[in-house]
Amino acid sequence: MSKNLIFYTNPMSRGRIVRWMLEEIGVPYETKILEYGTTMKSPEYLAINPMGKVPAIKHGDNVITEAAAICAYLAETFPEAKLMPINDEERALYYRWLFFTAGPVVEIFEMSNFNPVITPELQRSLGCGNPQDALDALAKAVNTSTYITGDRFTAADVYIASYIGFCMQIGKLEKRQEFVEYWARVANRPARIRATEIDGAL
Ligand SMILES: N[C@@H](CCC(=O)N[C@@H](CS)C(=O)NCC(=O)O)C(=O)O
Repeated sequence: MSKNLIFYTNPMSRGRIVRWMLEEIGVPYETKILEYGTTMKSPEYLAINPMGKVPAIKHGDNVITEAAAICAYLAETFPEAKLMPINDEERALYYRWLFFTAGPVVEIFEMSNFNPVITPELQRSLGCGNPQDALDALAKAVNTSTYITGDRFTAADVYIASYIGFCMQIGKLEKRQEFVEYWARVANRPARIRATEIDGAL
């Protein structure tokens, strides 16, 4: 018997990344909407994610938090969706750029909220180093092949493209040709359109 899959989210959150991933996977799931500051911080939800943040999923008795980890978990748990890397070359690119985005790149977007002075000394200890170098590296990575691992779309693209698309939309990421073209290659996937419609309606 298949395990229950519960998705905890708010439509105005990184939960949109996971919604897209769930729609790509195409298995049934139940959505629980949590509100900022109230149900997200309730004892019931803190027992699931002690951070009181979304997204999270519960698959049977297993809880997974962190949008990138959820994408990777779902890809591996539902291999029939073919969103996992299938050989060493793909696997290397998949983990490398998935973690690069979840760490250094997200750090850049979050730091931009408070405009810190990033001195060369600070760059040595910051995971993103020089932010411009990190964004140049990401631009090159998404411009090397159709998708981040080559010619097959994977869960890493769901996560990386979600950040690129959203941050260009809100003006946190320069609309460089590499990013615009990568985003255009994935934005019209039926699962993404479905996910956007579902969260839009919510
Ligand atoms: N590192 C987490 C970040 C999750 C996160 O910060 N979620 C925000 C919404 S985008 C949230 O739930 N904020 C509510 C709060 O902190 O009270 C991930 O990547 O999933």
